[in-house]
Amino acid sequence: MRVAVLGLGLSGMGTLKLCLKNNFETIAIDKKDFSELSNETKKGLKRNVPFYQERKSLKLLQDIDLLVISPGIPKDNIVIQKAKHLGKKIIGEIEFAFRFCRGKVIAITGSNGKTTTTSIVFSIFKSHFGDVRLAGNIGIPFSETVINSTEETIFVLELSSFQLEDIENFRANTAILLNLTPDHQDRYEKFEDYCRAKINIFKNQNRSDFAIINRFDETISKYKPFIKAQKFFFSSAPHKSKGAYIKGNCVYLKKNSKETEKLFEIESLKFKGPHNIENAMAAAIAGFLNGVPGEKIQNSLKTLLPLEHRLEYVSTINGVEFYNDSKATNIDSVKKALLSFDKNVVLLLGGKDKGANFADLEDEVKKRCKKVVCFGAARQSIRKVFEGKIRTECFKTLKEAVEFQINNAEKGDFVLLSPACASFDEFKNFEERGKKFKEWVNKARK
Ligand code: UMA
Ligand code: ADP
Repeated sequence: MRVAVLGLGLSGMGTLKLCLKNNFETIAIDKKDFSELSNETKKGLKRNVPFYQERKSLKLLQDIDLLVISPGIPKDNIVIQKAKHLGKKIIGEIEFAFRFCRGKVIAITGSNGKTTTTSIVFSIFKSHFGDVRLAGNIGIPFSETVINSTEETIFVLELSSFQLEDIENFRANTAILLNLTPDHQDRYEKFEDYCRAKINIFKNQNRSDFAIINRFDETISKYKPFIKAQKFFFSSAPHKSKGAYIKGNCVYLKKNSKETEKLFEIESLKFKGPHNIENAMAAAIAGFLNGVPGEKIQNSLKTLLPLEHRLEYVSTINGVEFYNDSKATNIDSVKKALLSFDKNVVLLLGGKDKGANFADLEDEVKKRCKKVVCFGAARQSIRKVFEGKIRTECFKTLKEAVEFQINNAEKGDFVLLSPACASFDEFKNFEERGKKFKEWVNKARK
C-alpha cells in the first residue's frame, strides 16, 4: 500500500506513525517548506519518510493508493484537488485510524460542550474499565492511540465537523450529539453543510448501537430520521422521551416505558449552568448504557472540576466574582454562560470577529447584564449592536477592559469574559487569552 499523508500537524504525524508501524510505503506532504516545519516534525520525518512541499508532490500522486488528509485542510487544497482528479481514494485521519482500531468507540460531537463532555465520559469510563483511551479533537490524534488496541479497549473520541467530513466506514458504538448551532462559518458556505458533517457521526451505526441526543435542539430534530441506532434523549427541560430527565434535584434515566434508574444528584456537580447539567446527563447515559455501575458514575461526577477556560471561576475581589469563559467563541456558548447567572453580569465581548450575529444575544443581555464591555478588533461593531439598548464601554485591548472592571465593578457583580470571538487579534489562542485574564485578575487580588 502506498500512502500520501497531507498535513504534518498532530493528525498527520499520528497517521505517519501508523503507516510506519504497518510498513506502508509513505510520503509526507505539507504546504510549508521543510525548513518551516517544527523541529519535532522534522525529527519525526527523519525515520525514512520522504517529504514534499505541496506543489512538488503533485507529480507523485499518480503512484499512490490512498491520500490521508488532516482535518484542518480546506477542500480546495491543490493536493486534494489533484488526487480527486486522478480518481484516488481520499480519507481523513479518523477514518484511517478506525481501520486499525479494535474495541469499542464512544464518540462525542456538537457545536459546544464537546471537550467538557468528552472529559466527563472519559472519567466515567475510566472509573470502571481498564483500557480506556482518550483521543480526537481534544488534542490527541486517534491514529496514535489505536496501536496495540484489543477487543477490550474503549476509545473516547471528541470529533469535530472537520473530522467527520471525511469518514467512510467509521462507526461509533455510542454517539453523542450535544447541539447544533452556527460555528465555523468561515469553512462552510451553508449552515446545512456544517450540520451534515456533524450528523455523519451516526452514519454507520446500526440497531445495536446507541445515539444520545439533545431532546429540544430544533436542528438536530430535523435529522432524526437519519439515525438508525437506539435513541436516548437528554434535556434539562421536562420531557417524557426515553433518556435522561430532571425531577426535583435528581437526574433519572428512563430506560423504557417501565424502568427508570437514578443517574445522579444535580447538587453533586461542581459545574455551573444548565448546559453543564446536560453535558453530564449525556455522559452519564453513555456510561450507564455501556455497563458502568451507577455508583461509579455518581462518584466520577462528584469529583470532576470544570475545565480551564470554560466558565471557570477565577477569584472574588471586593465582592466581585470573575469568570474566565475564554473558550466561548460563538454566540450559543455565550448565551449558555449568561443563562448561568441571574443578573449583574458585566459581559466582556470582543476579539477577532468570526462572523457572529451579536444581536442574537440581545434578549439575554438585557435580562442579565449590567453592561457590555467591548474590546479588541471587533469592539466597534459589537458596540453598534448594543448601544442605546444597554450601557456599553469600549476598550482597545482586553487588558485595559479587565483593569477597568477590577477598579470599577461593584460588589455583587459578575465579571464574565465570554467573548463570542476568536482570540487571534491579540493572542496566540483562546488558552493564552484565558491565562492572561486570570493573571491580571489574580495579580489585583494580592
Ligand atoms: N496544512 C497543509 N495544507 C493546507 C493547510 C494546512 O499542509 O492547505 C498543514 C499545516 O501546515 C500544518 C497541518 O496541515 O502542518 C495542520 O493540520 P490541521 O490543521 O489539521 O491540525 P492538526 O495539528 O492535525 O490538529 C488537528 C485538529 N485541528 C483542526 O482541526 C484545525 C486539532 O483540533 C486536533 O486536536 C488534532 O487534529 C488531533 O486530533 C484543534 C482545533 O482547533 C484543537 N479544532 C477545531 C475546533 O475545535 O474548533 C475543529
Ligand atoms: P467545544 O469542545 O465543543 O468547543 P467546550 O467544552 O470546550 O466545547 O466548551 C466551549 C464553550 O462552550 C465554553 O464556553 C463552555 O462554557 C460552553 N459550553 C459547554 N457546554 C455547552 C453546551 N452543552 N451548550 C452550549 N455551550 C456549552
